[in-house]
Amino acid sequence: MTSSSPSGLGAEYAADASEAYRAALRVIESVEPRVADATRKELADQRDSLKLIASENYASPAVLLTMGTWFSDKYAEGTVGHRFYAACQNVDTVEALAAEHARELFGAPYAYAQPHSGIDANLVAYWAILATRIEGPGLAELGAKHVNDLSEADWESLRAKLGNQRLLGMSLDTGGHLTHGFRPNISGKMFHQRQYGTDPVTGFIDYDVVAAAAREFKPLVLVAGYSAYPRRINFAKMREIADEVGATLMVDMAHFAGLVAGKVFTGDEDPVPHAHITTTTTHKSLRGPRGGLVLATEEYAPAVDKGCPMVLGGPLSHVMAAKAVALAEARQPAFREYAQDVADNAQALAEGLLKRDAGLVTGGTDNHLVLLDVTSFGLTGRQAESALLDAGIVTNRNAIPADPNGAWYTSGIRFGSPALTTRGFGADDFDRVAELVVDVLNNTQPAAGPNGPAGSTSKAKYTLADGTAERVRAASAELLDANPLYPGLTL
Ligand code: DSN
Repeated sequence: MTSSSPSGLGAEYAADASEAYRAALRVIESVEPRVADATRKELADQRDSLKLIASENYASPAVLLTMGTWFSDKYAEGTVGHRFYAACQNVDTVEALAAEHARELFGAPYAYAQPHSGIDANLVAYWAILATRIEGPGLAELGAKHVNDLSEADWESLRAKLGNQRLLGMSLDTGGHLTHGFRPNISGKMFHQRQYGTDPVTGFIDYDVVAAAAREFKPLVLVAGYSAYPRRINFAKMREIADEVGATLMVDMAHFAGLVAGKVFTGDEDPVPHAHITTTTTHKSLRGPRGGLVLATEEYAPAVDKGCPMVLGGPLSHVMAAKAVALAEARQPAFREYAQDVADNAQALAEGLLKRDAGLVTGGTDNHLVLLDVTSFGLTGRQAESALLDAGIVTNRNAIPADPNGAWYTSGIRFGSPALTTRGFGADDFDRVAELVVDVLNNTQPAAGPNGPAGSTSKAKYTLADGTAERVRAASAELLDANPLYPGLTL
């Protein structure tokens, strides 16, 4: 167990947290007992499973308790000291604290703590870039019709009115996020979009290819960042590319913000000094409450500051308060240890899978996530995800580059180390996790499809050999018991 994990899970104040939760659950039970039951069961389920979803973590009881207060009852549209509602003095305090901690932690000139999620943070960033860079945009045009009624021709005409803006982002199948210009997302509607991928042989980003695409396409916005790319990005190179073509560099660090905060990613790998705007969620590797954050240079700050009411509803003051607590935690020295452990543990997981002959996209990892190509086991991502879940291993299926099974069934399983590292898992434990994953997948067979031709197999159905789930669950229980979730917390 690392020295950082106990403080991450609040073991030092577990008695007080237990008292608080026991009382809270009694109160909830008196109104709707089924919610109290589900809340207790959720903790039990999280305690009893190997959580390997790369975008999840366990926030400290201090962060969780901060969300359950009367700040939830307050409207506070506007910004600190400039609200459209009266009596926001205490919201001002917590929002200012969250922003101050974020500026200090990331070395950013400006921080905006209001986005409710990562998608909201990206929307704020896009509108801020448009507002800053485009003259006379006539954004009121959007109010003329409901957006769901806009035809492709309407979008085309709207984009032309707004300045024919273009966005270049990483494609979904190579690890980008749907808000980086994916067609079915608003980012792929409001912008003319083009996507860059990864090298078909190595799986790595080829900066020369990105630069060539940028020279040809001349984007207004170059987006860097990912949800499923298991490697680091050189943001200095991305900024050079953006500068050469006059683009704004927007980095979405939602997945790896904890590695930036914990100084695992420094220099060219730290996006904040290189990007004009950096967005993130606060609940992934950063280990805070579910929410978003935008960091910006002085140039973009005034437009970002208008995120509400431009694209956001009233800020979630209780969550902003929890962001302040989580960011204060991330400024502690123990968080740097945690972040390094996250990277080391992902490495141990990748090595454990590779030595058991599993195929990994890019051949490994140097961040917090690992992308397993399950075609090496003759499975789809959907089959692998379900079989692993049967054995108590929680992952998510994910597309791999040029995925033959598409975005629904997929051919990949994405693993992440942040959550189990918070529990205290070390490199040996992650090697054991790799062994258990391979045990499950080696014992999973695709099942015959119900309606397909004779001999064909379903992309969803599978059979797991008898005894596998029980064997793996028993082995997992040893790891989980040795690294308890919220040690000392009793309900
Ligand atoms: N849903 C997040 C993830 O799992 O990566 C991204 O939005």
